[in-house]
Amino acid sequence: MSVAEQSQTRPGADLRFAVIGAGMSGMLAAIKLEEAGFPHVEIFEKAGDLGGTWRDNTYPGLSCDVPSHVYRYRFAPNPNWSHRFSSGREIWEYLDGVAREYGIRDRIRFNTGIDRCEYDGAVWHLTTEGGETETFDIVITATGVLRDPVMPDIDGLDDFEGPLFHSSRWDHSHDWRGKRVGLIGTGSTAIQITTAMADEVGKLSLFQRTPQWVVPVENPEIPEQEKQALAKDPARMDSLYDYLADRFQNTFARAVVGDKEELAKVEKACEENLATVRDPELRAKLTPDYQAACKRLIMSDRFYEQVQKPTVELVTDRIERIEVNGVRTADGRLHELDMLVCATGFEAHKFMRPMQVIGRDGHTLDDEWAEANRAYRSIGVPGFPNFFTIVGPNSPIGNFSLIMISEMQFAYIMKLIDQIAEGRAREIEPSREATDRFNADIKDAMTGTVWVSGCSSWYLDKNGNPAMWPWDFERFADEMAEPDLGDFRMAS
Ligand code: N01
Repeated sequence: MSVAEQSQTRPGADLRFAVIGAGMSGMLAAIKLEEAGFPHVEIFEKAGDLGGTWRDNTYPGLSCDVPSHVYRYRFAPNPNWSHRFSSGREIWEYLDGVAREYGIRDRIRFNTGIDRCEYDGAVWHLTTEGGETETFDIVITATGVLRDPVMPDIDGLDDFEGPLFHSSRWDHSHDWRGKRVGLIGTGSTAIQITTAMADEVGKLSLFQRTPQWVVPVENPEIPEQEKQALAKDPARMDSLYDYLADRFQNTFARAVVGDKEELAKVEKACEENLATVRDPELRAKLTPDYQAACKRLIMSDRFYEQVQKPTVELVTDRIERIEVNGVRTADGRLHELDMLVCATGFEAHKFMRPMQVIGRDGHTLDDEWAEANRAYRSIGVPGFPNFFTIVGPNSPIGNFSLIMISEMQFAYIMKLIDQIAEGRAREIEPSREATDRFNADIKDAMTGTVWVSGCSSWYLDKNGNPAMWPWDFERFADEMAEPDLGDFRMAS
């Protein structure tokens, strides 16, 4: 049956959906809603193209440190991944290919940010940046987490006369090869950039505020023969997906939420990797004073080799200010630069804001989340009926393939949508009591995680609480399996 035929027969076919964001999770929502026979779906995207983080980030060395054969939609296997951890460009091309194959690319309303969503007791009114208002029954936000770049608050930042940009806004009009480049930060991004640049840069000054633990992970090419075997046999891709997911879930993901034995293995691997740095002084500078995996663990089997290249200088003196032609450190030295890149991370706790969200009785999301971002199972918030979020607060980001997580969350959201579509409820939202209970459980469970073992990281919100999933994968799968309707307020 075609989607058009199905939509005439399926209950709730007249429901109007807004999907906000056309990154990995917004695309997923659009595809799944269409597949379920809902014809009235508008996809709003603030930027001029799809792909979210894989559109924004184009820096040298960008790849995903989740294996590609599990970092894909379950329904769209790809036999052609070039590496175990494929490049950012390949991931973007994969997403673009899926969007074309499922016919959603042409339906995305690009350059159409949503400024405001307001519920009037029956429907949601969405106002675009251009000031137009449209009405929807159900809103799905898919606005990502690591979206808004943070520039460092350092004196003189605007004085620098050369090219200066954030790592997620790479300016490719300036060639860095053979030049003197400054790189601020030593997170996952900066480590990938350093590794990629070391062989061809004139000189790279890597400004480190805090050393990082780096676990060595190989990134082999996938041989042609293997790609062909995968293409011929989709079941093989499924088994590979399951195998990789299982490895992740039973090793690293357990280590971070309290499995001491697994964490000890991660620590040992990091220490052995660090020991490969030959110069004791450099090794000391690269040695963290907190537990491995407290900050987002860095995966690279090449960083230490590259940071030892004569083209790279690790600068650990505090940055005092930025000047016209370089960075002045606290020891008085001026590091002269042709280009300065800030790999200084993202504002990870805004979620869909600064979009204004006004729920039932004029209650705003800004007020609801003034103290902390509290959702029920990451997907909904009390007082905001028929308003759902993919990769909302406390989603398991960082521990698993985020595409897999989005698929599980959206499958759960679809079951709530069914309640509306099938006429069992006009409004559905998590109850206050269930949301409080869920967040109290999260708070308790956080005490056993590595994220609160004493370091600063973007995982922690302004109160020092990790915005993460503090349990193992089984618990997530269990919670996402079926909505517990007793935890929802349903009005007809
Ligand atoms: O950002 P970060 P990122 N002066 O926030 C430093 C994902 N990701 O873009 O540690 C000097 O981790 C800051 O120092 P400190 C992944 O989830 C995934 O690297 O705060 N330094 C830190 O070193 C990752 O965690 C992949 O002391 C300043 C750095 O900037 C997330 O994105 C690849 C400073 C920021 O590190 C973010 O990573 C890349 C200042 N004023 C990224 N301000 C994959 O492979 C900040 N810093 C999937």
